[in-house]
Amino acid sequence: MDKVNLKKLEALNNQHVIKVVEEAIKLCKPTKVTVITDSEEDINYVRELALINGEEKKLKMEGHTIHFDGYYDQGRDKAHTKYLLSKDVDWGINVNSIEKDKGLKEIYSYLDGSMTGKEMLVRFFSLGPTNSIFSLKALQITDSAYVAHSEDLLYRQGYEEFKKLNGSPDFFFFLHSAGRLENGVSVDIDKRRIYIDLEENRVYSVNNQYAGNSLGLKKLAFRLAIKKANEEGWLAEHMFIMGVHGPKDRISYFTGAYPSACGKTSTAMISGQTVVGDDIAYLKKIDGEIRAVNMESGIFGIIHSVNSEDDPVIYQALIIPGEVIFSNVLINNESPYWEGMKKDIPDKGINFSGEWFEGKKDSQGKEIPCSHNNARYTLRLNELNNIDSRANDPDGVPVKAIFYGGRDSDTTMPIVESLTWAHGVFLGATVESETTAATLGVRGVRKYNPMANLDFISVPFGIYIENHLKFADELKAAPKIYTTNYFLKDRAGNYLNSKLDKKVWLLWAEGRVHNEFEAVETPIGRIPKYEDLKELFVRELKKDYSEEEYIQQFSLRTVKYLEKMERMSKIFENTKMPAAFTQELKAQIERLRETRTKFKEDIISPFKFLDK
Ligand code: SPV
Ligand code: MN
Repeated sequence: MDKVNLKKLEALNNQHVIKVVEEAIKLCKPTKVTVITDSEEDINYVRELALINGEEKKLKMEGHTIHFDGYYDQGRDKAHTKYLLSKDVDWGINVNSIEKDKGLKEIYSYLDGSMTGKEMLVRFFSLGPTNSIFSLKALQITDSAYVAHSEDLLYRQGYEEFKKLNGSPDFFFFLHSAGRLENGVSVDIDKRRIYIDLEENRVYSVNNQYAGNSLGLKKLAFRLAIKKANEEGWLAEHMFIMGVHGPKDRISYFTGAYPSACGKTSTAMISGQTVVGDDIAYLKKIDGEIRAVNMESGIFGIIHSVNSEDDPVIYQALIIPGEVIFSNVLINNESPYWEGMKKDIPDKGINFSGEWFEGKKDSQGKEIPCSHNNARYTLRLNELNNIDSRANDPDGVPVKAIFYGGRDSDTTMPIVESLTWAHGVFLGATVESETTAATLGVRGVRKYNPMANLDFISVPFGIYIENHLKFADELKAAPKIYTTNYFLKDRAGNYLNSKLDKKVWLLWAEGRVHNEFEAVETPIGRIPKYEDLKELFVRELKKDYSEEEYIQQFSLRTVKYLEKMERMSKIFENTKMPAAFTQELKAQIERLRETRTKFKEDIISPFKFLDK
């Protein structure tokens, strides 16, 4: 490291930082080391480097670039993301782990010399707003300027924040190498590894570029944060945060957890509302209320189906000058194209498969689409015209309601309010969802995904749930909890709702928070009354909502629910769960059975619960 860079490092007055950087240099053997501060000059250096080393290319529109991940590096690699554990653990959920010494030896061998001929970048970030009790500090070392550039768009600068550590080792550390590159993409995919050391608060990642695998600050820091949150009694969740705009300029803040590619960003972007964050929230109890911050400051969003009608705010930000990284879309004439953009797509260009032409097939004879289903855009939230004015508030925003949702074609209703906080925790913990393109592997398989967080939970599941149950203690008023399902289908396989309907569910919940609507009590929770929805559909979507639609969407599918409860009972059979949770499960099953017996029907119309 030259003198200038060493000086930047030394100015932090933190021996622990120096130590990890020195160790990383010794291991990865970079040809050059550059320390990046919060200065515009340093940040621009990273931006330029991504272009110079070919990881990004300029597009026609000012500020836009394209990055490609390898053909087999298009989603999170769950199989090779593992916890380094020094002893066996029983977390009650499937944990992908490897014995620590063995794992370290393996990943060190892949990282050894991985940066020879390359430049190591050392960057500092703040997870959460700066000058805030929520914030955590993160140190990222990477040889990928794309990774460092993406993090610049997605997270807040932290070099100055690190100075406030006063020499403490209380920071997360991420070491990443994209490994050997050909045409700008990682090629040694068989040696792709992401190993998480919960004891040391550090993560090693090698031979990959897809952001979910490579960016330490995204899902890797999230795993470390979940453990920290559980130890300290707060929550780190896979949640959006948004300002829901009710009548008379009223803003109620909601958070919501959805599995990847199941409507989390699109909920946060519903027209007329404002966005605080779209992926990861930290929640703390402050003065008797729950407050939340976005630990990020940008969006790494799915671009599939983003178009001027369905996602006008994002679409607008993608077609005007501004700092945007497109990944894994089609490039033709230096312009980006993607599936579902509702524009004519050229019949050839460059995409994640290299030279692409319409009808191109993969090795299995399957047609390659113009853009990958998990193709993304990366931009700062402040590029969006719906950013909430409190998005960077160091005290967070007060949370009035929490949403949980999954991709469920046949069981759960579009929106349900929990009976109590504990019932809400139960509803969140029993979310099931069909798999999507955001992770590698087969799509469309129903999987249990509690709190949309199964991939990231880094503590025993029972403890994770206990932390949720206790979170409502000592609150002046607990937020209401809702489950939503945007993906319900009829027998023929047609969706029962349009994409825009979620706005009605959201505003109904906002009204409920302020006691403006009555609800119908059913065995699985409270649901909207037909008249209220009818009015909201006209007011918000200028749509006539028929009784028939209401009945189709809000009928209680008792057999399906009971089947779901059976699956849940099996899942929790051998898991040590808090008694309150087990009680909720038991009570839920009983209520469903009683109802079925009483009504002698498998599918019960919501109107029948009115005259109970
Ligand atoms: C998700 O898949 O949930 C994402 C993108 O937000 S990433 O985790 O980075 O792959
Ligand atoms: Mn996510």
